[in-house]
Amino acid sequence: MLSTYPKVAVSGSAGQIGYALLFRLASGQLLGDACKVSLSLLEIPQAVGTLDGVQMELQDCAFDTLADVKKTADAETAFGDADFIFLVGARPRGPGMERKDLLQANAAIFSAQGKAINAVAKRTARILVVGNPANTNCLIAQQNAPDMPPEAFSAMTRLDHNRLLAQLAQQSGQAVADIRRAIIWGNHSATQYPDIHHATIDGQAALDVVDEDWYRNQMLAAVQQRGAAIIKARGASSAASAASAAIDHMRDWALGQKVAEDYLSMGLVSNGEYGVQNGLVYSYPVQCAGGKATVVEGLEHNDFSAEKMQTTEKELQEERDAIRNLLP
Ligand code: NAX
Repeated sequence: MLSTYPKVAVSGSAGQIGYALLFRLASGQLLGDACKVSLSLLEIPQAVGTLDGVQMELQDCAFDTLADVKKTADAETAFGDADFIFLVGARPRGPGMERKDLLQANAAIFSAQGKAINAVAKRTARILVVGNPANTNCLIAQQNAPDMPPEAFSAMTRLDHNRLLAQLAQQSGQAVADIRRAIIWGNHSATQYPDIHHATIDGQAALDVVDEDWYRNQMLAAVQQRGAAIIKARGASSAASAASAAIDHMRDWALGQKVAEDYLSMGLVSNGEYGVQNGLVYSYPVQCAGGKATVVEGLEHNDFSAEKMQTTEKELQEERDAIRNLLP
């Protein structure tokens, strides 16, 4: 029997981000208290047993927003008729593994999942790739799903965006809610470009509030390296903050952003905006309304920004070239 509730599929649901994400999805934090959701958990066969425990815990929360939970190791079963697809599961870097090997191993996963999405997902589904390297994994899934609209696919840079907001709030002593129009450009990696040239803090230009030297010489690196700092301190990579950003991303995309004039950051398939090569999955400033995410165009850049935007684009081109064999 088909579920009549929105179906939310999560790959890698026995992992640490999955564990933080599922309970928030089940408790109405994606679509609100008035909407039940049906959860579809995807894992590799060896980890499906672990999902029994996760399912029991979900049941034991007695959420009135949770319609049902299904577990599977089959991507088509997981994604069939899904409205929201969170692609979190990915291969972590193993001992002695080069970056290129990691790209290849993940490209194999995401090309298979792209094909499964193409075969069975609703054409209106929204897909968010979290598993790293997120932008290039998204590119490969999207290219393997030619019957899906390219704008159905996105890669997560919302965590980087939220990290940027947190840094600015801390430095300026203002509330996160008073900061607007911060932007992450490019790749979810250390080459990403956190840009505050268009941002405001409590209505004032951000660069009139915080020191430009601090921004260029400390804050940029702090945001770019935040994931590594968390691994060093916690002994494990960001999980709860990543799950929180994933919910922010999907909720704003589906239901619209909270503040109409703000910018959010999303990795989207480039249509050449800002001179970025067509087809790359590049993080842009976006505005979400009416169920759509639209790239904000027409922003002017100084030489500092232009150079950083090109550096991160170049890395994305290199990643794409390393997995070209898996592009159709
Ligand atoms: P974990 O290793 O805890 O969990 C990953 C899970 O994915 C495992 O349970 C594994 O069995 C499963 N998996 C692997 N291959 C799969 C496949 N083919 N189908 C279904 N499931 C599969 O990692 P976790 O900490 O949860 O992180 C998941 C991914 O998110 C990693 O690639 C990580 O690098 C990435 N991140 C991305 C972020 C972003 O902002 N885009 C930030 C956080 C995080 O680093």
